[in-house]
Amino acid sequence: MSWVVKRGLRCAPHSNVEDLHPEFVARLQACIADVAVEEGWLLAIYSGVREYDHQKRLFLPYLARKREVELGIRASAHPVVANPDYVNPTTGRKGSAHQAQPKKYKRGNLPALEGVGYAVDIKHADGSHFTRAQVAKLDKVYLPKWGLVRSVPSEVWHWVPAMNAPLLASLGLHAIGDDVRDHQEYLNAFPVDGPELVVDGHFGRATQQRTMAVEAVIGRPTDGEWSKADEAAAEKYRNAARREAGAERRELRGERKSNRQERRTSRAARLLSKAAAEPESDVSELITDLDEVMGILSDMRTDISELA
Ligand SMILES: [Ca+2]
Repeated sequence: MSWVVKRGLRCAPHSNVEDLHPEFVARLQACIADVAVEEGWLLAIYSGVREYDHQKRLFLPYLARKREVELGIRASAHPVVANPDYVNPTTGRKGSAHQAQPKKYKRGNLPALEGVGYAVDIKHADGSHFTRAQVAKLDKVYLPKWGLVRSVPSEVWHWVPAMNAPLLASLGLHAIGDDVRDHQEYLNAFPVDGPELVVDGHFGRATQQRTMAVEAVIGRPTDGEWSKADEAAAEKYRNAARREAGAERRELRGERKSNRQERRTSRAARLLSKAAAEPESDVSELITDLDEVMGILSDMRTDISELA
């Protein structure tokens, strides 16, 4: 079998990996690379997203096999093939995970996307399937590590994304979904030049432009794709900005306080010199003035002892 590389995945020329969910692709890329480095296995995908007709062509022989089992002329109907027309009433999933799914379908924490598939058939690039020992290793180490799972126990080749694993894919052009919406809100809250984005969950050119503007501000390569590293750098930048604003606010408060103290000290000085200059004037007024001076002095004493 000669393989080609599409979306960073080694695959059969006819297999459709273009319509796999981008997060699934990111997990496959990471897992396949890890397995190559750690185990020296070269893996290849020999089936990706299937057209309805393709799934139907696989399904009909499966029905025939089942019938043969019923008639006692066959031991097993294996391998199992999903009915392309069946719609799961709970999840909305249509037919096989190999089929492009409707927008309603959402797998775990993967952003819902219309028209993408969630399964690949995978084996060694030399054409052999995984051995029992290799499957055990994949199940124990590599699949859980990269958010993948074999959803059909008897099928060593059938991999799908795990339900709620950490997301690996960057947010980039043409991505859609709630993550894009969150990203757009995040970008809008960032003080950069340019118009505010419409928060519509579609990663278009405008979102790409503003992503690049923010990347420039936070000192990241301006590739217009929002990665985990970009997110970390942005948070660091925002925390530093917040700290700076906090320091400025504290400085301002300190300034206001010392201005007020200055005003009160000069008032106390004025009242004292008035009392000294006109000791024979209205006694009750003098006493009120001196009480105020005492008050100011007592406040100053409190402030100074707080500093000590
Ligand atoms: Ca980036």
